[in-house]
Amino acid sequence: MSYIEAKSKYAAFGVDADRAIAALRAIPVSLHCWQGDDVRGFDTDPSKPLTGGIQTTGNYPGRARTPEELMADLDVALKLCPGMKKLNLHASYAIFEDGQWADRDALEPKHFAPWVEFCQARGLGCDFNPTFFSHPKCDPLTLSSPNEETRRFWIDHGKACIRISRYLAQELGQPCVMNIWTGDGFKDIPGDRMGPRVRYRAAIDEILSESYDFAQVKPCIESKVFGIGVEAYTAGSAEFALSYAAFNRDKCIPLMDNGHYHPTEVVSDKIPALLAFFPEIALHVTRPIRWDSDHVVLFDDETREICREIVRCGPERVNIALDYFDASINRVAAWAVGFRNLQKALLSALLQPVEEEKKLQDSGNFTKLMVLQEELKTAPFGEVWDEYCRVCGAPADGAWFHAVEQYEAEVLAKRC
Ligand code: RNT
Ligand code: ZN
Repeated sequence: MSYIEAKSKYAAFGVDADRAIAALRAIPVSLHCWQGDDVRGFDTDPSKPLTGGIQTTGNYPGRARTPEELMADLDVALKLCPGMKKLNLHASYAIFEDGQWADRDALEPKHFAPWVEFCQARGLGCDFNPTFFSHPKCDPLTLSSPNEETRRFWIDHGKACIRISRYLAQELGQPCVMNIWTGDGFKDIPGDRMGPRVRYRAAIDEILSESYDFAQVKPCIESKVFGIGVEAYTAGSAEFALSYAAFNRDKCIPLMDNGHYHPTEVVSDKIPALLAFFPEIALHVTRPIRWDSDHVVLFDDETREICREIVRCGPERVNIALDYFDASINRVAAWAVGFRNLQKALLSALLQPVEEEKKLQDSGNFTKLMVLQEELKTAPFGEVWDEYCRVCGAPADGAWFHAVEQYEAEVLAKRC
């Protein structure tokens, strides 16, 4: 079947495939640099394990070890991903020229100048994250620590990150989404649940007192139900993060990571719930298996449902980022598969007759709504996806993996 034929099949559902393609090309998705090196970054000893409630598993060969390697790998991945991309950096990916190392509380925009050049040359915007983990100053708490000196260090890190985010937004001419997540919490039943949360709240207040234009720098508060080693309690729970964002809606937005909830909760349903109150939200799209395992995003039911809600509520109100890290497979392929799957889910959502579905619901015609939704599942999506890849100048399915295999043979396999 050709795209023309597929288009007429969608037209019969009242859907304009050309419009769906054009709409998707205008939705930015942030590609996380940390899939390329198992979240290690460049500012701490790479032989030390990750700490702070997150974990990568696997030791597939070819992890990027330097900024040059990470940029080269990203370049391969970016070419395999259709659509509008932003880069998502963590503070730990600072680049220190001539051995001028700086600790996290002293990071400056200049430490990200090579990343700005990288983004400029590729027409990318850039999002940013303070790194409150895998560092000797985690005691192991950070922003919620009872230790004044620890807290001071991490508040200063957060403020430095606001300044860096300001710089990224300004240099790249696109807003910078800056996400605050800490793994602060306890392995076992706490003696005081309130103290850490009150300190966390005050610490975020201080970070956000650094000046920024909220249209340019968009701080987010990410919640999490539990983490590795902090199974009993996290300071930044869902209620904490949401309440913080709600009480500070002129300064920040809430961020939901779909790996950070109880296994039967779904973020797709939470999107319109939050957007009934917040003008904007942010998402980390990942794939939890039994826990926040951060597997590569698939073209699966919940990813598709998340994207349907993004499309129905207005993609301009949702800042979309990927957040997964699989160290057990080729990392360039992991980037490409996850990014392409999110694009597929967005495209298939854009190929829904949104107005018609609303009408059917509002008129109580749930029978026809079910029939329509089910029949759409076998509409010729693949042809529209191929056409989308073609207009984006990206390879179609079946036409990109050999490039990864070749890169692995020529470059990645030689890193050991
Ligand atoms: C951890 C959070 C957080 C991190 C990244 C690296 O559970 O999801 O967003 O994955 O900041
Ligand atoms: Zn996340």
